[in-house]
Amino acid sequence: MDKNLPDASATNRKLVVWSLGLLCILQAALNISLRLALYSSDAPDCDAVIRNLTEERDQLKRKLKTFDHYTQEGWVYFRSSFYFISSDTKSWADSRDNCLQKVADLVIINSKEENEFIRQFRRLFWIGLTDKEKEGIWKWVDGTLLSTTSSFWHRGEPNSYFSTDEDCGETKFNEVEDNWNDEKCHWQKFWICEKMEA
Ligand code: MMA
Ligand code: CA
Repeated sequence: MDKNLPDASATNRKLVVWSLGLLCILQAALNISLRLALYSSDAPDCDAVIRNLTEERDQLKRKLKTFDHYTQEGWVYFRSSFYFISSDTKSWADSRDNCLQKVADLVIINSKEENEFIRQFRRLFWIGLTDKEKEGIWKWVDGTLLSTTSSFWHRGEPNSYFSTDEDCGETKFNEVEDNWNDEKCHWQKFWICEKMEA
């Protein structure tokens, strides 16, 4: 055997030792990167997730309780509001008082969908619209001005019919989409209260 040549078994040993060393380094690198990935700041905080879900659950429970309460009392739910459809008739002011007693108010109509929802009952209802403060300036019971883009006056209305004072809004011409009329506030009519979901 040539003494100048390194023997084969010594070379193999060196190779094995180097490979094991390299494997150790790779494993350590993998370990560190996995830890970083799992516990980095943008990973979800389990406690916070549980807190949020608990809060969401409690909120839904409260909603369901409110829903059961109002529907059992005869209110109808539509798009985040409860509606009370009266079964007797009163003047506009007495109708409004009745709604206020129920911690609600006469209905405020903000969209075509809401108007259609009310029109489907095909009744003459007082709604929360009046120009009693200033003739011709129509306001909802919450003090907001009637928007020109979301009003449903019937053709020719409001007309303060033959100069009689008609300061209160009602749904009347229910065969068409534009069904509102201004009417004398003392007339006895059915009414609708609205209570927005909390
Ligand atoms: C009624 C009354 C008015 C309405 C007219 C429409 C006769 O008066 O409801 O407010 O404008 O009808 O014809
Ligand atoms: Ca009228």
